[in-house]
Parts: sequence; structure tokens; C-alpha cells
Amino acid sequence: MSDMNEIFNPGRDALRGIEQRLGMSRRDYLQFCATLAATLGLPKGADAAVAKAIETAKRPSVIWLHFQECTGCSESLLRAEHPTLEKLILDVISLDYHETLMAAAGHQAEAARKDAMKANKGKYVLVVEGAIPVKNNGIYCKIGGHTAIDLVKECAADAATVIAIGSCASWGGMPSTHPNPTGASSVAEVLGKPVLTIPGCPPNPYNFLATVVHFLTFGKLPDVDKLGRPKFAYSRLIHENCERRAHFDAGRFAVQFGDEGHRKGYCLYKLGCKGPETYANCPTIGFGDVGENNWPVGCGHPCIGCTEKGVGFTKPIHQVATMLNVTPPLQYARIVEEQGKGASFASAAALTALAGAAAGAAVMLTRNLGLSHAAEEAERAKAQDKSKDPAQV
Ligand code: FSX
Ligand code: SF4
Ligand code: F3S
Repeated sequence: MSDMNEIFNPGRDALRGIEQRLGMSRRDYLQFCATLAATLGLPKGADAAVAKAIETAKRPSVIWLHFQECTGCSESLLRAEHPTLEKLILDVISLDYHETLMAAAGHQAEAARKDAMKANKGKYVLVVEGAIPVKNNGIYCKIGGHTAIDLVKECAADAATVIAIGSCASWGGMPSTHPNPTGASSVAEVLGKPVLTIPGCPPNPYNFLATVVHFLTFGKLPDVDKLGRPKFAYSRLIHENCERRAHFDAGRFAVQFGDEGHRKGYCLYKLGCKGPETYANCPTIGFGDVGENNWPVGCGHPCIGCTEKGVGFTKPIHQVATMLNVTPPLQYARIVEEQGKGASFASAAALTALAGAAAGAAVMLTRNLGLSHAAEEAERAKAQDKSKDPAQV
């Protein structure tokens, strides 16, 4: 595999070009490529291959469909601030059809979709945002007179690959919440075959970018888990990498919004945090590039499990989570966290790697839970048994 020298020396022209294309310095660009490579869990040196692919690979044509959703997925890609993520995304792909962003409307839009499909037959990437209503023959979502069911099937037929972005497209998300009157379903269910999914409501835009960059660099999508989620982003529980984890292990919990524990940044498990049963890299890469702690738990709200089918929009927000596994903390936190300068995306990615290593260590029991819900339940059950059995004192 090539190394960074190739990028610094023979590739200078290409880099100068990228500086102009993306409006970012060469240093920032190379650092960003290194971060993307680290996020993808690629071996040392892969940053050069990533940089080269972004500079030279043909931009894949992307057809982006919208069904039952709030457009938050597209918003999250476009609102990203630093380092001009939306520019990068729009630079590495050729967004040939996107109902919200395109100038065309009505028949012109329909013609643009057909043209893009014809011109890139068998080579385009189909991105689907939103769930697909299947009840009553799909009449609850129609575009240009076609049902979402027909549109997704038609566009998927000639696609090189299909990506379901957001929880709605990945597993039904919010529109599929009980009683699901429209029969909101995932892309995989409607197509009857697995597709790559990037759940989250909205999903983290870096996970989409990293997936596309993997496709550009290696000509294939990254490895996925059994739910179609890229392993680089969804193989760890949020609870494993959470900055409040040491508080959990030490038995320090917020029990009410605004109480002392909440103000001191204690663990939000007792407020219903679903980090222990939700797989995603939210704590390690954060959102919006505005600095450290910018993710739901970091902002003081329990994770609602938005990436996880059966958890997000299904379990009551403040119901305590099921503990799927417990791994030891990296360190014990100070009682009061210092409010420092934000971590960069790069340092967050490095932390991911460290946390991943630590997560492989021996399993620690929930011995510090002390006042935990599980322990409380056990105590209550014991107390009830005792009250039923007069022989026990
Ligand atoms: Fe919204 Fe996307 Fe949520 Fe769904 O994100 S942010 S409702 S996952 O499809 O637009
Ligand atoms: Fe973090 Fe939530 Fe786990 Fe507490 S329960 S450590 S807040 S993920
Ligand atoms: Fe969603 Fe929880 Fe991440 S609510 S954004 S999975 S912290």
C-alpha cells in the first residue's frame, strides 16, 4: 500500500487541485483523510489510499430518494460545519438526483431521475432516506404518481449498490412506531434483500462519508453486521465508549433532570439512557464538529437508542435500559469534569481505537451498581418473598 510520501511528492498537483476544490488546506485535507481511515479501522498507511481515491477516483453517481421521513438525514449532511463536510460529500459523489436539493421540479425532476439512471446503469449508488409505507398497496407515499414501493424497486434494479440512510430507511424508524398505520417498512424488507444501513435519527454524516469513501477507495462497501450496519461504526455499544461510563461503574447516577448528579455530569442510566443496549459510535465521533461532548449524552440527555431497532421510538424514553454487556472503564472520571476545549474529530477517532482495545479486556461485573435498577428489583423481589413467607425474618 502506498504511503504518505506519495501524497506529499508526486501528488503535489493533485493536492493543489484538492485545495481549490474543497477550499481547505492541504494539511487539513491530509489530516481529514487520516481520520477517515482511522474511523474506518483501516491499517496504517491507508490514509494515502483514501486521499488518492478522493482525488482521482471517478465520482460515483448517486440517486437519492426521499420517502417517509423528516429530511433530517440530508440536513445533517448539509449542516456540518468543519471541515466543510458537505463540500467533501458533494465533491466525492455526483449527486444526480435528490428531490430536496435539486432545482428541477415535477416532470423535469422525473426526467432527471430517468436520465441519471440511464446514463449510469448498473453503476450508480442508490441512497434511500425514509421508510416505505406498504399498507393498502403503498398509497400513503407517492411521488410523481408512483408509490414509494414502485420507485425503490425501479431504482434499485439497476443500482450498483443500495444504502439505506437513517433509521427510517434502515428499520422503519419513527414512522413505524406502533400502531404503524401506514405499514412503514425498511428498504431491505421492501426489496427482499439485505442492504447497507446507516441508522440514526439523524445518522452521523461522517459514517455516511466514511462509507462512500470506502466504496471509492476499495470499490466495495465496508463490512457490515447482520443488520447491514458498517462494523466500523456500529460494532460497539455506546455504553462501552461513553465519557460518563466511569460514573456508571462507580455508581454515580443522575436520578432527576437538574439534580446534583445531573449537574455534575453523572451517568444517565437511571434517566433511561439506552447506551447499554444501543450500538453506535456517537460518543467517539460526536456530532457537528463543534467540540467535545456534542452528542446526546454529552449534552445531558439520555440516549434514546435512535440507531437501534426495538429500542429507539419503541421503548419508553425514560425506561431503564437492558444491560447487554459490561466492560471495564478506561479510567475513573473526576467527580466534576473540567469543561475544556473540544476534542477534534481526529482525536475522537484515536480514542475509538483505544476504547476498542480496552473493550476487549476482561468483563467486569456490575458490582458497583449498588443502587442500580437491577439491584433494586432484586431487593424488592426478595422483600416480597420474605413478606409472603412468615418463617423468614
Ligand atoms: Fe429524519 Fe431521515 Fe430521522 Fe428518519 O433521518 S432524522 S425521521 S431517521 O429518515 O430524515
Ligand atoms: Fe453513558 Fe448512558 Fe452508559 Fe451511563 S448508561 S455510561 S450515560 S451510555
Ligand atoms: Fe441516537 Fe443515542 Fe446516538 S439517541 S444519536 S444513538 S447517543
